[in-house]
Amino acid sequence: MKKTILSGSTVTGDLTLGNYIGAIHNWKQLQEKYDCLYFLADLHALTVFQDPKVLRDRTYSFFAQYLALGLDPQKNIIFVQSQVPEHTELSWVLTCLTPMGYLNRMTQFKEKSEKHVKNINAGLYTYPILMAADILLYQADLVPVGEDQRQHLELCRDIVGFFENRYGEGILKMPEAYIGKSGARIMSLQDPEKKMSKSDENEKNFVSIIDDAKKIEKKIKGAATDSGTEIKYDPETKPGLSNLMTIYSVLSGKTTEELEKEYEGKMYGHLKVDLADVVVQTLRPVREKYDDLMKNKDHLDQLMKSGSERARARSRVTLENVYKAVGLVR
Ligand code: ATP
Ligand code: LTN
Repeated sequence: MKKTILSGSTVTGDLTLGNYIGAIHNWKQLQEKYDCLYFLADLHALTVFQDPKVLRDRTYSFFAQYLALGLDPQKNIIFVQSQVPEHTELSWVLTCLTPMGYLNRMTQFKEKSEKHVKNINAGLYTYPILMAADILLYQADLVPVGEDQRQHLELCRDIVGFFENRYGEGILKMPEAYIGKSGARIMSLQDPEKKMSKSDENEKNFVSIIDDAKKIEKKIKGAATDSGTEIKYDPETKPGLSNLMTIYSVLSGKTTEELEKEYEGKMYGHLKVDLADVVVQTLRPVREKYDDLMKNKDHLDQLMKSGSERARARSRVTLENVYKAVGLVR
């Protein structure tokens, strides 16, 4: 029996090179060995205000980006969260098991409520419970998440404990975090102290998966680097340059030592020009496939529908077992 992997990404911003290198690149390798489910967390996106039209367009766009980046809708179950109502159904049962004290500790809630002072809604607060439902519905063994989501995964494990204490074992599976091999963390192009993030307001900080060649070149050439001249991988003293070298290394398959040798005696500008070319070459076929997919919304609708049907069939089993266990009449 293959182990089950589940991961999702909120439908905000545009997928970046950071998402690709840190997540989707790994997911592609996992799809061969594991039983994988990947979904677009559109319900999670609602915790901060979304323009309805933008959210709708973005859902199609994200779905197409997943496929264009090489996730196979046959090998994996790829779906949209809101098309599987079981997520919100299970979430309610789990909400009634989760002490507020546990939610009060969540750092993402604290950060987001500082950022969105005018919209500190209850969804922002219960967000991690919905995330637990996402995971537990599919009896996931492993959940690939970044560092920022670890605390939510821990809470999910606590919730399994609360459930088992009250209703017994064998109904929900205890999930574990999955840490990918490369573990590369891509930093912002202008401010290499913070991570490249798809909801960054400043476009210059990230390369989007669907940026055209001109934009990519401009952003990479304009990336902040220190005032030195030697091409050396050293995240402490040369964070900007090292970040570019990490991207270069992952996309070209060369190690950072190999890059140091190759660029001995050359200037930062040389490396930037070549890196821009590598990024453009990597993303060109992605962009072409993406444009193709976006021309046919009906086809995307069909793929979404078949993904959500497969997801529902699986999630329904868990939900029914939970409902029975807690005493709801079926
Ligand atoms: P947001 O800005 O909306 O919080 P994000 O860019 O941080 O978005 P997420 O939706 O939180 O992206 O994460 C999707 C996946 O991409 C996660 O597995 C996360 O670990 C990974 N990821 C996000 N940003 C980076 C990055 N800069 N480097 C490596 N991996 C990343
Ligand atoms: N909260 C996550 C997205 C997310 C997720 C999940 C990830 C929602 N549900 C379930 C893994 C498993 C984020 O902000 N990256």
